[in-house]
Amino acid sequence: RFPIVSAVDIGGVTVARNDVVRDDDPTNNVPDSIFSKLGMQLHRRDKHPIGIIKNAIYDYFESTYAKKFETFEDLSPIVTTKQNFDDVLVPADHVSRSLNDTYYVDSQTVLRCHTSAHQAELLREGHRRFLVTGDVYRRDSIDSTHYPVFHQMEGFCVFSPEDWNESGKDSTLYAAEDLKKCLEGLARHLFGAVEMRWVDTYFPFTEPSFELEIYFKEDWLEVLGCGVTEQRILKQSGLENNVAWAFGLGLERLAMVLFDIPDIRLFWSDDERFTSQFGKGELGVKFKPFSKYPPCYKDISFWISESFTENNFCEVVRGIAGDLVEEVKLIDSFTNKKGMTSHCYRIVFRSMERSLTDEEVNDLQSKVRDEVQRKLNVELR
Ligand code: FA5
Ligand code: MG
Repeated sequence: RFPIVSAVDIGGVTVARNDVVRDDDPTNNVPDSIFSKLGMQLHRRDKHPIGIIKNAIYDYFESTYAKKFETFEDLSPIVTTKQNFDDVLVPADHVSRSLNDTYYVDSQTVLRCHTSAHQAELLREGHRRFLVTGDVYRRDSIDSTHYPVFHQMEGFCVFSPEDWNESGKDSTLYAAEDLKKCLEGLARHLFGAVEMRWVDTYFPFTEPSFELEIYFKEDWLEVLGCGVTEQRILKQSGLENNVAWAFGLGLERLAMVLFDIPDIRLFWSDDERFTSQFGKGELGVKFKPFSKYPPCYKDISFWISESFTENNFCEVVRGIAGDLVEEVKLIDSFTNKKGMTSHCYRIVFRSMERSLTDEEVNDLQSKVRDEVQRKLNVELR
């Protein structure tokens, strides 16, 4: 049913590409724009901001801890639903499992949506302190800090009773304090003095759970999630007498702060005016934007149907405009007397490399209108 037109090699595993993503196939929602990013491994390029920040984080762990953290950076991003969800206790009805949020290759295989997908297998293999870096994939909204493919680094550290006994603290508190100290130290190592704050949150795999936010461009930017690992996860690997902490860093977000990169799309640019600004091991660089090209705003309004979701809409726009779309924002929503709901979205088109012509933008917008109507079962207004 899916004619194979090409394939990528990921860590020695060849993954075939389907040349059509069928709108009516409930078990494959990976579009070509996403498929083409598989195997790019930006985190393994020493002169790319993502590779530079990864190396700087490795340096921090090496210089701070006597006990080594093992590093993994070429685990395949194509994982089972068991790895991505079950192994880290994501409930069966959790939204992150839906086709609206996650890219499915088939009903039991996904593009990992976080590097936490590898925690359990590495523990089972006997690893106790490790860092896992890789590309992760999510259906998401569109703006300057969200992209459907990005990079995470997972950190994991298991402690034994002798570690917390002499502190006189309860094991969970001991791990939580060690975790925060580790990540605050990392932030200082990368950024020097920076405004940051901890926010309490929820993850199925940690308790307590926290997010770290950094003040960037007049707003708080979430850069990582972390917490003390649920005991059930440790038990699966025979570690019932231990405690552990874990974190997941958003490498693009950290690199945006470090290098002053204003838009997440830039990480995928091969424009020399971007790539030439970064060098191996160079942490002091501040990105100098090429002159900023003008944005072009287009609004689109439609009556939505029950199955409408913003992620689906964003994917249609991204599929047509690629990296020429900067932001998609809901600017108006109302329900009429008949119970029909209308949404108005403002799409911001802007190239980071050149000025767009009116003709080009009108053409993109008209394609968006056609495709939205055809694929999303909405009624244009
Ligand atoms: C997670 O992915 C958890 N697995 C992190 C974790 C690991 C928690 C271990 C506890 C223990 P979250 O969905 O918040 O959490 O994503 C982590 C980070 O990824 C975010 O803080 C953000 O920096 C980054 N991120 C999330 N979505 C995007 C996106 N669409 N584009 C770019 N970066 C993103
Ligand atoms: Mg989060």
